[in-house]
Amino acid sequence: MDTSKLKQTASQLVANHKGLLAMDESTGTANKRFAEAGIPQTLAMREAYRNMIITTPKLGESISGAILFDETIRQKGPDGTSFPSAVENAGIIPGIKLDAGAKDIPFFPGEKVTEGLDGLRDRIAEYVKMGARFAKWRAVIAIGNGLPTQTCIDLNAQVLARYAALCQEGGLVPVVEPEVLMDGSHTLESCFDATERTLHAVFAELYKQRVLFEGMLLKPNMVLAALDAPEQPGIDEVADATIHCLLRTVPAAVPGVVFLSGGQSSELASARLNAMNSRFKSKLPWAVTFSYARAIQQPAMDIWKGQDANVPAAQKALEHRAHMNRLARAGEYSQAMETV
Ligand code: 5MM
Repeated sequence: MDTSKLKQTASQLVANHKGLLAMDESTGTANKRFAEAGIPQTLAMREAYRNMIITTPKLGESISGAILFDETIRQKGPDGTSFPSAVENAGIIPGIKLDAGAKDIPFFPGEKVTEGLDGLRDRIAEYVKMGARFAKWRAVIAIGNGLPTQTCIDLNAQVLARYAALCQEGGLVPVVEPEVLMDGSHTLESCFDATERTLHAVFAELYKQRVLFEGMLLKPNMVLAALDAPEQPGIDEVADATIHCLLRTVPAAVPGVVFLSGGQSSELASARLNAMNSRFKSKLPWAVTFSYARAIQQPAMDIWKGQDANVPAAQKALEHRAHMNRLARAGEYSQAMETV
């Protein structure tokens, strides 16, 4: 294991106030998002969409790394180069989603464990040859009546740690993503409790499996009330609860925390990230930045609609969201910037 290279890549991914772009939607998710935006659900459209994203001018000024899906890493960029080379040419580090999706846990209704460990060592070697330098694996934890169970948390923690160890052995920086879902009507306090339990278990397993904290990134949810909760906390309340939870659970040796957006609106995802950085500036042991999919891409997808003529306006919207999040990472974002 080349520890210095892993440390260097992990630090580079969170340097200069940049963050990650999650563009690793599997075919089912991409088609679902396309259907909602009225875009035909074809391979050609997915390729055109991903090319539109990666050729966005100035994207590399705010985005340090892009997480790709297996289909995308094998595609060609607009000038016929491989997609990972097109990403590198944009000044962005290519990454790859390694999980094969979350599947039901037998005898634990409503809970899932993420699959994809079979053959993972060989897949990592193949992706490294294609140019990937980091990876992502997402586990999902649901909140509900009696959920999450400790069994679900522990199973996902073990699998996340096994994935992370295999990545580091093979030369990829693992992004470890345990997502406590926003679905339902639970309170911010319930989310705090589930997130704290999950992160404790995840870091205990990472430690047991000898994962190098300095050579990984954590991709957590923010501590929020559920989407259907009757009471929604304010921006500062979310920032305080999230940082409080992370300070209790995430080792200082981890170079960066890169949040998922999880169904928040684009502007709230920026405002909450900004509040964490502006309120806790000198107290944070890790870089606190973003790894958003929907909160960066959605406005651009809605403008693009699969039409070539809409590419410049869609790219402008994408660059705007990436830039807003870079400012939020620096604690320099304000709502007033949205209308400029
Ligand atoms: C939680 O999802 C990740 C972050 O996206 P949001 O910022 O929209 O919450 C994202 O990377 C996700 O893992 C990918 O979109 C892939 O999802 P699927 O379910 O297709 O593997």
